[in-house]
Amino acid sequence: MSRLEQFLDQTALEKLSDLNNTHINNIVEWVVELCKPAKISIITDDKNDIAYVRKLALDSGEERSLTINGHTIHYDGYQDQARDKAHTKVLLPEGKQLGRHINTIDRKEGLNEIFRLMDGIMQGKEMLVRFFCLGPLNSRFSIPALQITDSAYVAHSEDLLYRSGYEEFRKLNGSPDFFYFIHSAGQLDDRGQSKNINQRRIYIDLEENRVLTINNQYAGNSLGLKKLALRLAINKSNHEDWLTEHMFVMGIHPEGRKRTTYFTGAFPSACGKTSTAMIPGQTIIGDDIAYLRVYEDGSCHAVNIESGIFGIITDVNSVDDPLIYQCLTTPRELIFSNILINEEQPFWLGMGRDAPESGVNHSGNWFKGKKDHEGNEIPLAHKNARYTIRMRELDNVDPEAENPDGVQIDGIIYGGRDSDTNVPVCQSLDWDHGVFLGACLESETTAATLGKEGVRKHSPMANLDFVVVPLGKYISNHLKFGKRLKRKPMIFTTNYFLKGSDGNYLTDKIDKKVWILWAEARVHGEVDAIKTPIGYIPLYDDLKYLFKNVLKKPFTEKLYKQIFSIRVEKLLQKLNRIENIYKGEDVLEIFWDILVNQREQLQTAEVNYRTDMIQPDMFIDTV
Ligand code: SPV
Ligand code: MN
Repeated sequence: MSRLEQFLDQTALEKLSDLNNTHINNIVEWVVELCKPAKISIITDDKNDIAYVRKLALDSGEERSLTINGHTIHYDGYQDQARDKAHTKVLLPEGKQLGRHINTIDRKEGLNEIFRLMDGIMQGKEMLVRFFCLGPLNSRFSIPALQITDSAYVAHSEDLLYRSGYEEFRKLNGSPDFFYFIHSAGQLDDRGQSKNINQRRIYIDLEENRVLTINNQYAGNSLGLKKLALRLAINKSNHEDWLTEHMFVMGIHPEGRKRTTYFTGAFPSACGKTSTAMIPGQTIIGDDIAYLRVYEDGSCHAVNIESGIFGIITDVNSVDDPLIYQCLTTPRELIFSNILINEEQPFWLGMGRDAPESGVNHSGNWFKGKKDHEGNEIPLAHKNARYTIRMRELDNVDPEAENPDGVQIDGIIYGGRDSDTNVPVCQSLDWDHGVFLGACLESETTAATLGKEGVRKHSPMANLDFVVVPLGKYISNHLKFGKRLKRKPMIFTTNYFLKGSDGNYLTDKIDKKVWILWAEARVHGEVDAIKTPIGYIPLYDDLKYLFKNVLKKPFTEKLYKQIFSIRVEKLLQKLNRIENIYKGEDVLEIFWDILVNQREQLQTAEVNYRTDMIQPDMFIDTV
């Protein structure tokens, strides 16, 4: 403790010494010496400590109160509205290789660069030290996580999104077995936003289980426990025997079913993951990140590593997402980010309410027609604007959400934003084929990452942005995981984004409820399906029944044939793209066997049926 005594007051020193962990002391001491904050506060699980952070976020101006009790608004810089993939890099030690899909920088070079940028970066600021737990408390899934930041907004957000973990750290008994994250928003401009955005860096140090992130505020870049911890956990799990996935966890409840059936679902950012987990009538455990393990009885269990939602607010309205809308319009502790505020009232894109023509948004003072430096019109709110809430406040939270053993998973969904290739729902032929379908996931880019939207990119398991082990190893790990499962979840793909030749979506947002209920019915062996080269697809009558009974709307056979046709040429083109992606990756041989077989099956079908749009009723095998 000796050198820390120079920096910390008595209470802070006691909070640290209570943990009896020299690794933590060394980290705090090192960060203080490097970043040179003006003040240091150690935050425990005590409610007064937590309240202190909440108040600091307001006092520092990082958040501002709104009319509804507990609601605040926070702005990230104009160029810091989404994840910065280009400046997020894995530090690569000499001699190690991760393959061409992962953004890396030589470890020594990266550390030298970022340490130089971190020198004195917290001058004049207060540094907060927080302790969290990824996953439920007292669980084999849990990983303690230490967050050091000079942003009260970051520390406050994490309070809504994660479980407090000071007590978990105490249980470590001095062990270094935890993740840690150092964040600094860097120098701020007069609106309180990171000024040196060109020196934004997010460096992932797998050797030390740590991430260093500077000159940013957007949660996907700044919050240690969100996507930064996801990357460290992917590394850890892929060197052990479990999975870390970009997945929701939800309970499905069709009418009349006595037991809850749990599914996980991986979707790229802004492709319907949260709104699937929040489908009315179902229960939510998590909406973004899950850890999966094989249990003693051979079943697959999953937990949500978070305890809150950092959700996209665009298009949340009382019709499409009634549960979230209700939550955003009633008193509770909630942080809005990057939306329009007018007279202390929040407005966002697609909220289903007339918006005013001026106010304050992510660009500062805003008026309709305002343009940015590049001459682009600034919308009233950013498309990737968000809300941050605690999960436990939702009425639809599943009773098992805090179970240290997680829940048993019977279905896994992979879904992408795909306008022209895949059917709305399909069940894989078996586990390995399901892993293959997950590995083949493609999606059109969205506002959740910086850069152009609508560009088709491969997105294996919706996790590519976060995979920090060679892609082949990551996929092989799923194949091996399945081998150890005695009770394998069924694997499905979904596609909510199929478009017609006029460019309009062919299905409604709410139709996803039918696809999910069909998948659940398959798990229970209640519906037959048609066997096609890409997997099992629904029979028309079963969907018609679900549309009528669940959504109270018709579903025509014409539409069914259009959306469930197997688009052979498109699928073959996709297979070629996938082959190129995995070429040179060290993936288990079975992966290539499935790819070759898939191609042959599609080619044969095209010849046999003499069309490259094979309608579902042309296939004869039902199972
Ligand atoms: C995502 O982009 O996948 C999110 C939000 O869940 S972020 O925190 O930016 O990662
Ligand atoms: Mn996400």
